[in-house]
Amino acid sequence: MPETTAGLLAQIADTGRDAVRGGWSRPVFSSAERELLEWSQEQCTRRELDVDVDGNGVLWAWWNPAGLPLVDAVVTGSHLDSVPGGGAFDGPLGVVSALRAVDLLRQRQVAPTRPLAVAVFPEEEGSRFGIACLGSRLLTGALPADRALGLRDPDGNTLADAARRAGLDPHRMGRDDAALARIGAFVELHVEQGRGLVDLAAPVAVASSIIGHGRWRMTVHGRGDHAGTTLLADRRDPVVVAAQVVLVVRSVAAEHPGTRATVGRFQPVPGGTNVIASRVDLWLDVRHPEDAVTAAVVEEIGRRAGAAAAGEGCTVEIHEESLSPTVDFDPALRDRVRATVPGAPVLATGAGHDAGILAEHVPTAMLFVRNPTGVSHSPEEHVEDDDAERGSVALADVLGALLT
Ligand code: HGY
Ligand code: MN
Ligand code: MN
Repeated sequence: MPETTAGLLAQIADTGRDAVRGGWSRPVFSSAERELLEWSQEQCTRRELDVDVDGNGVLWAWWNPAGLPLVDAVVTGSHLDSVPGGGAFDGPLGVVSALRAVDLLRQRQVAPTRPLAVAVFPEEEGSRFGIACLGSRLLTGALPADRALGLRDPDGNTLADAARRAGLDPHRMGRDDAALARIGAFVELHVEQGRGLVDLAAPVAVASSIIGHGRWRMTVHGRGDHAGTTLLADRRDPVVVAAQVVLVVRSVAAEHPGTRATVGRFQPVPGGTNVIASRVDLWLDVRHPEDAVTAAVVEEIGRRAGAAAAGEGCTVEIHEESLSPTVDFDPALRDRVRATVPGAPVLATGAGHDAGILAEHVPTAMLFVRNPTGVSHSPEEHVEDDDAERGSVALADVLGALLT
């Protein structure tokens, strides 16, 4: 009897556990993430799917028993990489549920009239190279390959070098029209990152939209000096400014209802206990359903940060790293999915997904599975075994409806 969804997840539960931060850390091209990709490839091969990893590092595993031309395919899947100290379900639940859905379709003796592919996209979190949904952005051309290949991780490795070490050919990276032309519809299942389903006492939801979101790198420049020999009046301490910026981020967000603004990464350089930093790098994540509000929030943060910097004899620069507008999923596909999963509420999400990038090119839908804690990007993220199975059954129902 093929494994249950929870049984499959249990097989990878120890891969990438982070003993220092807690939770799981599976950055793209790390040994943990590569171990998950190999496990996924093996699971696909066991299911007699035709497996291929393309030039962008996207895994495609084809189920095409009728030997149909690879066009108008139904594609489902998600990602395997995680944020630092993240949860066990963000990404892998969508990949494992896709495998389980193939098992269920076979048990139901579904004869697909369209090819099906399970897909796994690399670097969805952007935790290593800074740009979220890197794999799907490369595939769609949303991010030019030459810009992507020069991206560096915190240790200074370029994407090109890291991809090469993972066995990819950086020269093959970039927009892949042939791959896009094969996709007729994309359906991604994902753990809910919020309490919508808990509060509605429902196990599975259909997504309506992804709110717009962007990332900006801010750098506060000051003057590095000795912590013991520099009087306060002589200091140009960028950490003092950066600390004010963090509070500015919160207050500007509070002035614009519905805004989510976060500073999750904050790095004084050089970062010594007895050293006044010369600069501080910090990263800003701002999200709002209205793209114009996101822009206004970032502009106001930049203005107030500049004033705070001037007060300390410092300067601040702000650089947009990525920006994704609000995405409304394909209404016809959304309604078809809703009809296939009776009673499923329709929920928006504040989290980005590869589905949000693909939605510009192919009809795309998402399913969310109940997360009793509502928490994500944290070890507290959770899905009960029964709900995990309900999610796979719902995904199989949706895929079955699209494939026949
Ligand atoms: O940041 C996000 O919303 C997603 O988890 N990458
Ligand atoms: Mn995710
Ligand atoms: Mn995530």
